[in-house]
Amino acid sequence: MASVPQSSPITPAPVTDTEALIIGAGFSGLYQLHSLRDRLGLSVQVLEMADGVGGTWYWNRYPGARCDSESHSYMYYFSDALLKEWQWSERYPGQAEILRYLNFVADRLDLKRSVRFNTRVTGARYDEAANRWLVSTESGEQYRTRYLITAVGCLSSANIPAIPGLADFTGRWYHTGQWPHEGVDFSGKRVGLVGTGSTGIQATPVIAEAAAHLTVFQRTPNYSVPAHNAPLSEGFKRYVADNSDRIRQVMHSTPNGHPFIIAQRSAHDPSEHERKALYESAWSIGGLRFRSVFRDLLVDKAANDTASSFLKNKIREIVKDPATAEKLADIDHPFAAKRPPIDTGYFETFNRPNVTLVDVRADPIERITATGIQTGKAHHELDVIVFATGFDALTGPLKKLNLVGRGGVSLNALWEAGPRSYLGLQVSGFPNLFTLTGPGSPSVLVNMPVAIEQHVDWVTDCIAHLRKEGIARMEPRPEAMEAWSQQVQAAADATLLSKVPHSWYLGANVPGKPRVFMPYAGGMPRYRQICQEVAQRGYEGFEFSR
Ligand code: N01
Repeated sequence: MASVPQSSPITPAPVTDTEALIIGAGFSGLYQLHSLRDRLGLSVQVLEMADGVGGTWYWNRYPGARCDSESHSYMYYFSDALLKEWQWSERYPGQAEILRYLNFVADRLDLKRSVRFNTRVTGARYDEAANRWLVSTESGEQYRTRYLITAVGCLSSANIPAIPGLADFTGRWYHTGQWPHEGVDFSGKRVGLVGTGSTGIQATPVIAEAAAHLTVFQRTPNYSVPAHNAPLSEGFKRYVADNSDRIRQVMHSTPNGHPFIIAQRSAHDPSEHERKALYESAWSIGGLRFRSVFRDLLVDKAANDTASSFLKNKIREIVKDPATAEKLADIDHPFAAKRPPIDTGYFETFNRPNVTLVDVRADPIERITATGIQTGKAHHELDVIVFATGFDALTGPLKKLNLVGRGGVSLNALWEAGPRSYLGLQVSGFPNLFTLTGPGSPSVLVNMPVAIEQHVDWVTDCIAHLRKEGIARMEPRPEAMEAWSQQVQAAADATLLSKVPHSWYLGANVPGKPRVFMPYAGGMPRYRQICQEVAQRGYEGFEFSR
């Protein structure tokens, strides 16, 4: 990589040239770096705004932060050597252990020397004459690259609700996705937690144990299935070590990239008695495996109703106060049509004397005051507010990069009515820009490492092809992008996922965000096949120039 002085006297800052530039050093950025640098031999620079690797798992250090994918599936499978050298300790990996794992990989593959930390990208502009991307950072550095790869994650742009009065609050407030490294001491504190998605459901039991009092502000009630997290037995660790090929094969064959097969039976097949027994058995196994008990839970509302009613009854059985149980079980969407959380003692936590549930749909939050949260009917005195209010998912992290493509067109303007991409990988007008796990790809609907490895492998093979064929630039044809956007919508419409109006898959959690179903819901095997066929047909749908 050469650092050359730029000739213009107006912009004297030196520009660093690199063949590929990757934004982000999480799961996807690290593997993309390894693939381009160590397999293809390119000069590669990674820019990362944190002071360490890890992406999501660097930032999300909130109490109870743990992955919902089972640990033996939440890791890279591209290297047998890495697989052999790492053992997880629990059924679901906690945040600290995942961060240790990603540091282990980064050290083992000597990746950190190619990462510039504490470096936030503030803009990237395509220079058509030079066929290069000019990338600028907050501290005024400039990079020039042929291939620009965003590895910024799907859930990395915190959604802090614009509730009036936040600036007046005299206590401390936090968003779970920007948690202080030193942790938060809740002892003796009255804590308010806003949000009951996967994060709020994970954090609630842990905060309740530590705080003097916890008030949970619930807007949309949510299903949750027990995780049944536990230390892994030596036998299971041996099974994983001896069966990595088989586990990989299963993950690659299932729509969500998880290491379990979805049953072929319909929820309508068994008698009511048998169905209940099957649900009880799935509940006792727990976690995301619960969904795999019937094949049609996500496509047939009547089938889904059987799961929904089983899970609502579980809430009523667990929560002792009937009024609280009713507020928690008053769920208006089909099970798993919003991202289904899994938990460790979430509903049980509402039996604690120091926990209160506030239904902010019935009694909306009006404002934040100096000393708490004012709803229509009451003032809740608080020392700490925790916003578990999610993310500006998928498009948020990309929009923050201020990408400007051919003809000075900005991605943010192009996506004003919602994201459009070809395969979630590229956008017309943005040559040689690759968006790992971007909108229009399976991304958040899939066990992320599986989605990431497929994307990185595809991008790596694609760049190898461009170099071999002497192709200078590549971008999708507008009509291919349009056709793919329609396929993304059609795939969502074939499921119950697009029928939930208040889902972040649709952008509904961020005021003003266009309602477009963002991830590809057609399943990972189908998507993998489409991407393979596109490549085999000479990268059909893309246009090249030399
Ligand atoms: O965010 P969410 P999350 N007033 O958007 C509520 C992944 N994840 O951080 O549903 C009051 O799901 C909002 O209410 P509503 C996983 O993919 C993975 O929990 O919009 N409430 C909702 O209850 C997950 O899906 C793991 O009506 C407000 C909550 O805040 C994704 O991250 C662990 C509000 C936000 O829920 C996001 O989950 C954790 C307001 N103004 C997360 N604004 C793993 O294990 C929002 N809410 C891998």
